[in-house]
Parts: sequence; C-alpha cells; structure tokens
Amino acid sequence: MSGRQRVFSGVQPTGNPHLGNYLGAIRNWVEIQSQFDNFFCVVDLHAITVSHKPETLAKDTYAIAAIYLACGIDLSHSTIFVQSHVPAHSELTWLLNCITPLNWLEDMIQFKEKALKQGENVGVGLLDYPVLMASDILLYQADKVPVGEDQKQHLELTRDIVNRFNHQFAKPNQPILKLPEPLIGKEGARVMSLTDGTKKMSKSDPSELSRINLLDSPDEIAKKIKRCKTDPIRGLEFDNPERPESNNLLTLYMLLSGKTKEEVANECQDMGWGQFKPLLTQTVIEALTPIQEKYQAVMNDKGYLESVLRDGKQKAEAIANQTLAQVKAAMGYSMPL
Ligand code: AQP
Repeated sequence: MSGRQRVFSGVQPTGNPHLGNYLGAIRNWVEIQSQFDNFFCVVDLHAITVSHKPETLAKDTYAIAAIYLACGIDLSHSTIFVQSHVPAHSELTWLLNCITPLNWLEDMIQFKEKALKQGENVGVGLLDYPVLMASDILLYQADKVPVGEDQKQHLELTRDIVNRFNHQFAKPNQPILKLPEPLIGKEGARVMSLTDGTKKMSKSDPSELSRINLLDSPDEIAKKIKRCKTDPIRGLEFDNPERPESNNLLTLYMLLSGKTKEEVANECQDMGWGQFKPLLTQTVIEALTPIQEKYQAVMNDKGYLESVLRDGKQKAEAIANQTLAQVKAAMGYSMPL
C-alpha cells in the first residue's frame, strides 16, 4: 500500500445513513479504494455537536462501521476506525483552534444553518466542527477527501488552516501539514430531499418521508417513493431548473440502475409519474437488498466487527500520533521525558 496517495473520509453516527450519504460519499469510496491507501472513520466526536442520545451513540457508531463493510469497503485497501478511539483527533483540534480565526468559522454555511435550528443554545462544538474535521484529515496527511458537495466549504477551510499553520510553524519549502484536495463526484454529489427537490436529503430533516435510508424495508421504500413530491408535467427530464424533483429522481434511478444518463433520459422522456415510480421503487429495492443482507451478517458477528475496529484503531493511531508529534514539536512543545 505504501507509495499510494492517501484518502480520508467519514460519516457521523447521527441517525440512519441515507441515499445521500451512500451516493455522495460511501459508494465513491468503494469505487476508488483500490487506487489509494484509505482511512474511513466513523466520526463520533462530530455526532455530539448537535444534541445526541448517549444510550444509542455506541450502537449507532457500530452500525455505521457495519454499513461501510456492507457497502463494499475492502479491508485489504482500507482501514475502518472510530474517531473517538484515537485521542489525537481531539488534541490536534485544540492546537489548530488556537491558530484559526473566529470569523472563518462564523462564515461556514453549515454552522449558520444548524445554529439557526439550535437557537440560543448553540454549542461551541458546532462552531468548531470544521476544525475537528480539518484535524481528522490532516492527522493522516490525506491527499484526497471524497465527500458530498455540502462539505466543499469545510475542505476549503481545511486548506486555509494548512497554509496558515505551515506559514507560521514550518520551515520554508518543508511543510508539516499536507494540503488535501476534495474529491467530489459529478453525479450524486447532492442528493435532494424526496419532499422538496431544492433541499438536500438530510439525516436531520424531521420528516422520515424526505429520505430513503439504506436500511429501509421494501415497504418503507415503496411508501416513501409513492408519497414523494412530483410535478404535474408528463415526461421526465434531467437538468430543468424548473423541475428539481424530476432531476433528482431520475438521477437516483440512473445511479442505482447503472444506466447512462442518455439511456435514462430516452427511457423516461415520455413516462408519467405513475409509470416511473414503481420502476424507481424496484430499482432502489434491488440496489439496497444486498447491502442490507451483508449489514445483517456483519451485525450478527459482533466479534468480527470489534476486531475490525481494534485493528483500525491501531493502524490509524500509529499515523495520527506521528503527525501530532511533528505538529507539537513545530509549535515548540517539549516531549515527555
Ligand atoms: N444529500 C446528500 N447528497 C450527497 N452527499 C451527502 N452527504 C450527506 N448528505 C448528502 C455526504 O455524506 C457524507 C457523510 O455525511 P455526514 O454523516 O457527515 O452528515 P452530514 O453531511 O451532516 O449530512 P446528513 O447526513 O444529511 O446530516 P445533516 O442532517 O446533519 O445535514 C459527507 O461526505 C457528506 O458530504
């Protein structure tokens, strides 16, 4: 694996992973993993930046790790681990906090949107989320970060932090932290809500009908697609800004059926919604059934899942601690005797 560029990415254990997480992130990881040395993290420290349930955090964390395996993450190319098992993530966050200007964080769109929902109770952790995310990526000196479109701004901030840190603490032409690049897929980078084609599909949307979860039963999938928002126009089309639902549902059909955009456009151009919806339902069920079967098998073998995460922690920690030591030395810290 050495000599390959490194990839880092993660999903929060904040609820049921949905088609947006799959098509915007996890499926792309699976597709590219053989070309890279990959670290896929369950980012459970991020999960507490919004209110969370302590009684389900550990279970949800295991479930996301099992989803990674069920979707096809291959341990011969990739390391799967849990963020809170590697304390260097928290420690580097503190160090980088101290060089990050407050107004950079206040400008983040995700912070503004989520802070609005939290009202007066907005926590410091929510504001600091992007510095924790920068630390996740930088500890592994990642070259590429495959994410959905919504994370692009956080990646730009990570790059700003790298430049600032290297400028302040590294010798000229000997950077300590590596500048990572986002890898954002062309299609699926922004899967939209089933109840509003102008809003991103999101775990935190209060309506279950707005998203298809990877673990939804065939009946739930059928019900959600039956009730999803459409428009009164016959014939479906891509890329018409007046018809966001048509574009979103056709894109889901394209990505999950494996057909090309042209094939789907031709096939569906004269279809009514009544004909298209059962076709999409069938396609989603067929795509998710093998993932769900594999997920159940992994969850039924707790010992195996624990061993994956134990090995992952060991591999991740070795690299993370090395970067942390370099950062601390550059900032002038003494090492313990
Ligand atoms: N709708 C989406 N379309 C494409 N990609 C998406 N991602 C999330 N939603 C979509 C990508 O999934 C990865 C993991 O996301 P996360 O678990 O960190 O959660 P998130 O970005 O906060 O999105 P959620 O899951 O929908 O949560 P909320 O409700 O908090 O907005 C990331 O790569 C993300 O880009």
